Amino acid sequence: MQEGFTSFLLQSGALKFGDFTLKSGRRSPYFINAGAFNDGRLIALLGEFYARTIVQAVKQGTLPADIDTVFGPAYKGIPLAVSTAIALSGAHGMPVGYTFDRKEVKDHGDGGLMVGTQLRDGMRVLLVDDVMTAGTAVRQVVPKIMSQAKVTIVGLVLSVDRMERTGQGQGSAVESIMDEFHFPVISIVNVRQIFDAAVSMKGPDGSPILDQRTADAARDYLERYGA
Ligand code: OMP
Repeated sequence: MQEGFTSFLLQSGALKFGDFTLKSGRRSPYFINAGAFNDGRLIALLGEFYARTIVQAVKQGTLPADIDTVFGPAYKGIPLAVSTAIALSGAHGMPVGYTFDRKEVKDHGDGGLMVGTQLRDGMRVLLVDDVMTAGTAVRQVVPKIMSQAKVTIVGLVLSVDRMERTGQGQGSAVESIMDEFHFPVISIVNVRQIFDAAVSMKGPDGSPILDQRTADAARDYLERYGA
């Protein structure tokens, strides 16, 4: 799965090497852009990767089988929630709803803060998101969900855990989120697995995907900021 997902990230153009300024202000030699999954084939494949990760976690007992809805934070989480719900409900025989939030408050028509399966007391909600660096996006969306109904957030599934330290401690953002919210955070792949897989991959012309300079820059970055 890790190799397959790394080549999917590379082939779709979602994983880029260069010089990127992150939301946290850190300058990173790599960036994962979920916006690159921008057609039907790519988003269906992405949903399938999420679904397989979820099914595996259910088998291992990390996630419950009776999930009511998959929640993706607006905007980038919306296609993730929808494609994951389609994959789970179809090929994987795990019927679930999908839900996402509105960024703006709507005071006409159906109103409400949520779109899709409405959140009700007692529901089991699985969060999906793209990438975690510091965990800011998740910290913002959890209170929004909990303000709607007394639901249980059963876990969070990510495409990529960047495995970065947030503050003074040595723990990663993913670890702090698990401590803070008491739900499991599962990633399809983490950044160290990406580099382990990419190092042996070759492009169509036979040249290595990852040149030495990029590999060194990634190693330095992870030494500085990695958990
Ligand atoms: P946190 O919310 O701090 O965890 O940062 C993750 C968010 O930053 C993602 O949801 C993206 O909006 C953005 N991001 C990426 O999409 N890809 C990256 O490789 C890094 C970031 C980032 O800015 O840290």
